[in-house]
Amino acid sequence: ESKWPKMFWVVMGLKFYSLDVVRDDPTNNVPDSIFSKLGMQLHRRDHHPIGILKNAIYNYFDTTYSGKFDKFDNLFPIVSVKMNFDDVLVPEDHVSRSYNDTYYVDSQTVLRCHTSAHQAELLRKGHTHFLVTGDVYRRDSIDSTHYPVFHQMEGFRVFTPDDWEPSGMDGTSYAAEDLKKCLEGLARHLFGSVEMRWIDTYFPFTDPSFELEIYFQEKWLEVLGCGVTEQEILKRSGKTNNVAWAFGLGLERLAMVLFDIPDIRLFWSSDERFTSQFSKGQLGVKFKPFSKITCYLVFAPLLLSSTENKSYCLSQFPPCYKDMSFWINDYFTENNLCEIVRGVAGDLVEEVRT
Ligand code: FA5
Ligand code: MG
Repeated sequence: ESKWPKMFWVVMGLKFYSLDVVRDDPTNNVPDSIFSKLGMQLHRRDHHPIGILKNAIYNYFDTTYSGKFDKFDNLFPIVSVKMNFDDVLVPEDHVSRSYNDTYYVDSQTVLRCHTSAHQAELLRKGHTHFLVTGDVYRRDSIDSTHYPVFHQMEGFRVFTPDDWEPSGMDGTSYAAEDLKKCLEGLARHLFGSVEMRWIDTYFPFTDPSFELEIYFQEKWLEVLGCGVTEQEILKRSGKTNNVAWAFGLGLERLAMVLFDIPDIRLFWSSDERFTSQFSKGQLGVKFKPFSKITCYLVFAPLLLSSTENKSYCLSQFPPCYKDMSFWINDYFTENNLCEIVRGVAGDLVEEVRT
């Protein structure tokens, strides 16, 4: 189910010709700017910050757990509503299921909004220790730490009574403690010392649930969600006497801290001044902002026509205020506005505030 169908690559080659047919479905809310990101797979590029980070996390798991974690980084990002939501117990009326929050290809198919979409399937196949890395898609607000396409790494570990019984703890407390130790160890492996804190939170698929925040650019930045897996998920895959933990890392967020990258849009840049700063296996480098182009607003249309200049130019212009009025109806949502703005102006948009 999760393999990249051969047909998909043909479709990619035909510049989404066939997908355009799919997109005539009235339930499809995926704009071109998002479709064009499918298959980019930044996480599989060894010289890209996201790929370098993925490999560093692999190293941590390989050495800490002597290669016990199975790794997947090429599972197909278009998944069923069942995989994305039902299999991880997301309630029928949860906001994340709405057309406002998730990209639907048709009424039963979505661009996965998290790598948790693959948990149940891999459990059913018998995996008990695994990592899933992939691109995920969300209709979300826009700012320097939010982008509608980003990358996550899912981690999942199943315990048996032999694991927790000797400790004298119950399975859930044992798993929660092990989970925090594992992720704190990962943070030390990646960052050395860094200021971090745990926050209690809620996910439909874990209980208890936590988020880890790291202090970055004078703010607390949420870098991951995690918790002890709901028994129902294990039960459905035939595991009745087990306990498990799971986490979902935001790879861009971690890479921003690791490489000092100030804006999430930079990850999509093909500007050599960005790409040449990173190389395979190099964790220690800090991103050096490149010289900024200054020019008068009157030249902007020329610059805009060159994709190279697109991302870096306009933000350097002196502020220039323009008012625009919209008539809105009951269907208005902030995400719809963000998408219109993103569709027209692409990565030039730094932030949309309402
Ligand atoms: C989830 O997606 C859960 N599936 C994570 C999880 C897995 C919890 C397993 C428990 C067990 P959340 O929506 O909080 O959770 O996203 C996880 C991380 O992705 C966030 O902490 C953040 O680092 C990152 N993230 C979320 N939205 C964006 C975005 N728009 N742009 C960039 N990164 C994002
Ligand atoms: Mg969150």
